[in-house]
Amino acid sequence: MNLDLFEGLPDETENAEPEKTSIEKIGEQSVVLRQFASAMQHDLITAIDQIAARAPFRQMVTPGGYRMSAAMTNCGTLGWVTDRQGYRYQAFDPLTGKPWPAMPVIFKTLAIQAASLAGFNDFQPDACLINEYAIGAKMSLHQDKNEKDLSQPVVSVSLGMAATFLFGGLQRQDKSQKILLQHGDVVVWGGVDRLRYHGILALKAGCHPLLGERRINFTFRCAG
Ligand code: MD3
Ligand code: FE
Repeated sequence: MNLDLFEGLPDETENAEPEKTSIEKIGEQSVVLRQFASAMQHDLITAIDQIAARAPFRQMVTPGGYRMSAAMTNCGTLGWVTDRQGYRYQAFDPLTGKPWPAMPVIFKTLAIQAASLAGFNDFQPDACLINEYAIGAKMSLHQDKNEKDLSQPVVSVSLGMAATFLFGGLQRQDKSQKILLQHGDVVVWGGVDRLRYHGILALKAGCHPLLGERRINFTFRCAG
């Protein structure tokens, strides 16, 4: 299905050849909205730079003592953190002791629109976890279950270098499908797919024209 979502946008120079969004169903209640974030790529990157200036990307430590290969920060009322004490959401950045930067309006608007296109109509995210992958960084197969309201979906936005996303089942040993996530792709996972195992394969060498040798993924959640 193709949606001409960008038709009639006023700025003809910036949107001379807008990417068309297409919707791909990848699970019972999960969809990839290809290129849904492309039209706002510059504003999204500016916002991420502003967030990272106040709450820097850092590699956190798992309860088991391993340093994660992806660097992370957060915006919103609550941020996801891990250390030797465990995984949790908290209102304060452990690095600075200050509240996480507010969730930018363009972030929230994008997340709500994407959720609604996927059939989740009252999404009000309070947390946004931002992951930064350098070449070789990965995220092992895991479930996201630290959020209080698991009836609400997760919305994810990918920018920069492409990565292979692993989409597994409800049990770790279930077979997983590989999905290439590219700059501008937005994914919505909810309902019966909300607790499916997932991960990211090690980022292959390369370079993105806007973000360099990096991939950035940010995910919106109802955590509190
Ligand atoms: C499927 N991030 O931050 S986004 C994470 O690309 C995370 O950085 C990956 O997994 C990344 O927790 C993948 C995709 C994602 C996020 C949450 C999900 C897929 C999900 C929750 C349930 C099912
Ligand atoms: Fe996850």
